[in-house]
Amino acid sequence: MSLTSPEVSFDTRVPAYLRRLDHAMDALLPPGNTDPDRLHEAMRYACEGGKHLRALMVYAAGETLGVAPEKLDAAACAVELIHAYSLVHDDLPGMDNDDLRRGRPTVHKAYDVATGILVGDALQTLAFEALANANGLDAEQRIRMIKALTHASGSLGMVGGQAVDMASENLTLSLERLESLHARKTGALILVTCQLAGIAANVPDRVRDVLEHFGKCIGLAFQIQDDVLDLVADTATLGKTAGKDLAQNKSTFPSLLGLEPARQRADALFDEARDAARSISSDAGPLLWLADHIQQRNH
Ligand code: GRG
Repeated sequence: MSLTSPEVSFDTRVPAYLRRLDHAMDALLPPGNTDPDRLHEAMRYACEGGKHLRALMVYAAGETLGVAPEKLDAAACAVELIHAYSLVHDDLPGMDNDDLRRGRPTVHKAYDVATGILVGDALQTLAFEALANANGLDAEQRIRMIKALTHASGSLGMVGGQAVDMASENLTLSLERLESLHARKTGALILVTCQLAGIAANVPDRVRDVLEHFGKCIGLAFQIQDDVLDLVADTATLGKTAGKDLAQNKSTFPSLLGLEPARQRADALFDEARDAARSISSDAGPLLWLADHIQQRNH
């Protein structure tokens, strides 16, 4: 059946992807009553809520490439585990010191700071264990996935981007520097979702390159949109443009480009991502829906 036919629509697939993710995460995370109970309960707490966009990208890219969904479960869980760990650590007092995440107390508020540190550590290691044990993939594919995810999440990827971000407070960055910071801080984990699907499908180099272009466009568009949504939310609540980024004197895409040009840049990147998806396959339904879904998000 064609992936662009109505029977294979976004509305049927996304709930199915999310159910798969839910089952796979439940099987991976130790039960909350396993010793040490408090840590395991807090790990589960940290993974609840959220839009699961990174896992959806793994499933959507994999389905476009014809990969059976059971071969994608480990990769979908691994990116969500790394993402959840990054949020728990980002919220800690030594970093952003946030009280709320996903509409409820952050892990260190609901538990304590030491538990927050350990939860992040344990979620991170669990991500790599999931890939090492991934179903339906050969040893070379599992090792390639582990390498891709370590690179994306380490000091040359997400952690490095976070370090540059922290060092950039009170500095006005050039647009090029801001893009490079976000290509690491948020973009690398979004890009790796496409790389993991490509590894599961054993794609040739040309397809890998186009998939990577799709992932880079979505990653940057997502971050620009995040800055725009933050600014709009802050303006609505405070009645003026005095949100957290401004309070911390951080460069953002709207602060460098202006609000409307930042929106336009994000829209152009979503269009570029859709063009890349169409050049991967004439039947790229899941990637196209996903680009639309992310573009239309309001939180
Ligand atoms: C602390 C090692 C370490 C890294 C932190 C990604 C990151 C690096 C910090 C997150 C800070 C932040 C809010 C960045 C903005 C973009 C972003 C990642 C937003 C949250 O992602 P969503 O919207 O979150 O996908 P949900 O809750 O839906 O999962």
